[in-house]
Amino acid sequence: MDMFRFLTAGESHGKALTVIIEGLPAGLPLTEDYIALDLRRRQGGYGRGQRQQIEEDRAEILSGVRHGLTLGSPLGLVLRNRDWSNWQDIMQVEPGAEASEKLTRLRPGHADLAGAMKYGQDDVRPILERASARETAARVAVGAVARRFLAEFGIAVRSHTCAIGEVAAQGQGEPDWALVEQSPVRCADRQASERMVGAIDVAREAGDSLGGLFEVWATGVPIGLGSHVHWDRRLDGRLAQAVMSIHAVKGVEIGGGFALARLPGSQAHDVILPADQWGDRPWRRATNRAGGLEGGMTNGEPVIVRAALKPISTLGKPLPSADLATGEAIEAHYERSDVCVVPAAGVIGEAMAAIVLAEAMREKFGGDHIDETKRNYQGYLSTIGPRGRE
Ligand code: EPS
Repeated sequence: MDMFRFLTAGESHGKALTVIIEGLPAGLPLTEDYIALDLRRRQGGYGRGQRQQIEEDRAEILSGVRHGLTLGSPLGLVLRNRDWSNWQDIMQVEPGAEASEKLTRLRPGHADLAGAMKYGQDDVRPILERASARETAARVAVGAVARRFLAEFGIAVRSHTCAIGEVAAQGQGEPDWALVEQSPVRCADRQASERMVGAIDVAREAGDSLGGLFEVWATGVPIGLGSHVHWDRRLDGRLAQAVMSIHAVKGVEIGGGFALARLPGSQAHDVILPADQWGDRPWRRATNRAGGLEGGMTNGEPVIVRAALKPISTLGKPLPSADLATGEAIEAHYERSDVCVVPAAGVIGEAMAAIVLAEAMREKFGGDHIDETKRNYQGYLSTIGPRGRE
């Protein structure tokens, strides 16, 4: 059984998002304010639409925490949708409001069409409500809890925007995280950041949307999380699945990713340095092209995952489409929408990476109280130096 797992529920314009998280040890400090920091980061970013002016996301902790410390019991969270008050008829739980107009103008690129076929619907509302990226608010709340757990072991998970549309950030290696958090598009390259804002303005004027690239960095990760022994225990595969599951993500790379395919082996791997060059951690590498993952396991270097987002599919100037009811040519549905969600997606990417890393830490180090987990972790660290020659 998975040691750390969660489920979310909630429609985009329903009453609330709810989350149950299981598998945290007891004794972990956790507050609503801590979770709120990440929820606020997800709501920001230049290019968001009017919905974010309505919402002020906050996760209320319903269970699993007492006096600021986890109990080891399931954690229950609720994030209420402020916009619910404007949707009470359309999203009414009780029968009796069915007369509301059916939504049949299919949006290319969204879940509308396949979802309506699969779930036997003549209205796309029941599909788009749950397909909406509103659900990522719940994931980010879970990610914040995972981040709080990882912080106990010195593991930090951060992200930055590498590109929006045609505008790419310059610079390699670990970005200046303070600059990232100051940028309206979460990009450390100031000039690129300004050009990204300009590109979003142009897209908004044109009734269009923009995608891009974000990168997640997890630092302080110990060597040996995940496993080489079976396909579904490989941590690179688990991270890729988790990040690919974020709305609008169409590509995921780890470390050098696709660029490694063009290099000879002599330039694609990370030389293992001798002990006199290690500094504070054993088994350091000269480079990190593997993105901290070899053989499905962490190798002690930062874990780096990059994702490509397609431009979001709800367009101010809608694409040609067909009507769900008649099959006739129409324009796709539009009410309001974001223009670019790459900065928010980076925060969601952090959450998904933190969740996978927390799972992997729980698998390796167990423990019913955080102190027990820490003892197991310290015990393991004391074994990972050179093995000796005896
Ligand atoms: C979304 C459509 C928009 C976004 C929403 C995701 O919602 P609405 O239809 O209410 O304007 O704002 O994202 C969020 C609500 C959020 O919190 O991120 C979609 O279709 O995926």
